[in-house]
Amino acid sequence: MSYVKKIDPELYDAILKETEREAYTLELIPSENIVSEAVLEAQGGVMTNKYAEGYPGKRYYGGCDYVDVAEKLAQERAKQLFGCEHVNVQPHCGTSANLAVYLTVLNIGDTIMGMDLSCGGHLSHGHPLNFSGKFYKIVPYGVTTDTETIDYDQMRKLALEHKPKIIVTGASAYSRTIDFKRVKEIADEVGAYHMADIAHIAGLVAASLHPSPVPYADFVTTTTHKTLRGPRGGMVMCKEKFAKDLDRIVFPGIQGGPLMHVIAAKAVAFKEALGDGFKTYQKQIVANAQELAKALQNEGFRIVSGGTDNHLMLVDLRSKKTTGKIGQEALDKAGITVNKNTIPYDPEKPFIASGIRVGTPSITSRGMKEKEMTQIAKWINQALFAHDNDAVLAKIKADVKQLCLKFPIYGERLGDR
Ligand code: DSN
Repeated sequence: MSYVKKIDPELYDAILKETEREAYTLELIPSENIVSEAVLEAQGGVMTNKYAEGYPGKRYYGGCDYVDVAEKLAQERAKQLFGCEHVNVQPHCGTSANLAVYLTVLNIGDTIMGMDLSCGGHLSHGHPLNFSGKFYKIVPYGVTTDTETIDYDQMRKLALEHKPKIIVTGASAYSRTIDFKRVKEIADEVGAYHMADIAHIAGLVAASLHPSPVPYADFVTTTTHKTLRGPRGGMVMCKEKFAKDLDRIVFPGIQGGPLMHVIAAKAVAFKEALGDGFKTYQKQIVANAQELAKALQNEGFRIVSGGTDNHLMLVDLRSKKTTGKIGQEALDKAGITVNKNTIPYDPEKPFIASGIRVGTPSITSRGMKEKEMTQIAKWINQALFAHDNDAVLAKIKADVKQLCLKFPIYGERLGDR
């Protein structure tokens, strides 16, 4: 960072502190991860200089030969990774990817059926404060009150009643396997499109640890930075018959110049995901999540739906007589980063929430395994018990740092301070 240090000391200081925060704390937010040095290099490279409106071979700017190589590599690798017919790697984020799909097949005012945010869905699947809830009619489906798993019978009943134009699957806070085949059957029954947003589980899908929606969905959207462990960005996969319309919506419909440095970094991440170690990594994410859920249960916590099949879990804090907000703040002081989250049918408002959302992609990237999960569960319990005792929280933070030092992220970079 020698140039940033010289030109902009204030920013340098912030980057250094963020580097230290990431290195010395436990990142348990399930939508975050740690990219490789190769991804960082590609994203920090010269392709950020290039305008490339259009698509490889059909750009509106000269000089696109090498960014074309980057985008074609990203496209080919994404297709190989997910087995899709067509892919657009230009969306800047997951919400842009979802917007692109809606604009490709829906008219304003059409009905979208998506998972309720309070049951684990995402804002862009139909929240009233999001464009999706403002431009379209939303019919939310949810989870059952007893199993806390997706209520496919309710989904079918609602679909028959409201005849949505699209059914959206995928979630931000759902720890169980999603039955994409069953949703396709419901969508076919009512003549709806099916869009699967696999942002959270993309890495698991790529590693065949979660059933792929590709055979059962007209569109599959994802972000590239969660379990997939690439740069922050989005992507849409679809059947060939939608390719032209989708591409026209992404550009010139909703975006201008694609972020070619990010697309280059996507290409690198997809190559890494096609490599030998990726499946082992994804398996360890799931093994760690299951171990952490068990260890938290042993500490007296209730895990929503009783456990996890993927990389995350929702922890109900009511048995500990505390809230998500208090829990998140206490854990922050203890060097453990989570986010407060509502649990299904939560009596608390989202800003307070009764739960926390916890996931293992980041700590697994650092090399942590089952043994560390038991210790982390103990610290979470201790921190929540002592949520108003700064001395105890500081002691946990010091212990967390010692553990983190054994699992360095970018060790050599911190070393050059
Ligand atoms: N905001 C993301 C998450 O944290 O799950 C979803 O896009």
